[in-house]
Amino acid sequence: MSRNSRRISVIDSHTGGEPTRVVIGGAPDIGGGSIKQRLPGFLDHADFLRPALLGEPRGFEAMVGALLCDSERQECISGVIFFNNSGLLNSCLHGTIGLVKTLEFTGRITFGEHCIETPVGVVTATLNPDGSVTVANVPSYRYRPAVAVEVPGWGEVLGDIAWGGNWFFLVEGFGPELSPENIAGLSEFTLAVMNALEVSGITGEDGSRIDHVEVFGRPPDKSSDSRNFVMCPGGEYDRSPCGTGTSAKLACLYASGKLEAGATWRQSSILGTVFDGRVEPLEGNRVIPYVTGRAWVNGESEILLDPDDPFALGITRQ
Ligand code: PYC
Repeated sequence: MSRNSRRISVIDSHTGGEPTRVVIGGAPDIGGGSIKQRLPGFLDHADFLRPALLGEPRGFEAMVGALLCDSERQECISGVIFFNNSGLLNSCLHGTIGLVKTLEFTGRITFGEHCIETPVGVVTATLNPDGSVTVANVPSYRYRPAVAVEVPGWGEVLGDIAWGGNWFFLVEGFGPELSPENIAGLSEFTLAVMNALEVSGITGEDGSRIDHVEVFGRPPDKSSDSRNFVMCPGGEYDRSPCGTGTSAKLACLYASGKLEAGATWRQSSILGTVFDGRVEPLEGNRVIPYVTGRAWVNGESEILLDPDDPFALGITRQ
């Protein structure tokens, strides 16, 4: 190790199987302002954290990173910027649940409500006495129901477009059967759908790319109401039920009259891990989704970026 190595302090956790690596020290200065206003600063000064912390040889493709930031909003205990192998994420609720357990682990918070600023707004996370975390998400809604897209090799696929902090295309009744044995086929199908949406110019309400595709099917057992498979930008599936994806699903269920305000919807991931969800109605078909899940801190380390190490910034493939 060189004495010139840069040191980055991280805490790892997983939420229902999906990993989060929170950067708690050693990151470059990315400037001030709202968390949204700091995104260009992240891209200019801290983007190397993505391959360095999440890519091989230190990480792996499914890891989500979280840069812990101070927040200029008085009500917030912190701000956060989430990132993955392909770029910045608008939001990430499994990551928020992991962040809350990380803040508890470091002694910064204890039980109760904590506001956290994200690029898409403030979320309120409650660390419950039983160790679970409930996140009151940003307002979520179904934008367009039953949108048809022609997917090469699969034909016409119908799905709802919804916002849950990220843009989702929610599909039921198309593609391979939802079972862990079919993860390769489900990945192929959802990536084909994502690509077809882009090629067809089908976007979220603000013209944003729909960068998450979610397929639903029968629950694995009585511990949930439905099972999902969620493809994330960057080509990796979510090992958890995906908190923003569960929010989008709750908004669709509410919009179609299949979920009443306050009733619990239990969403299973492809691995069988479960998030509990419920909605509080706002005006129109908008809702505040509440998503409850569990995370476990499973690592605390100092990452060394040695200037002599050819893979200090990760292995990049041509
Ligand atoms: O839990 O919201 C989520 C999420 C987004 C991408 C990966 N996980």
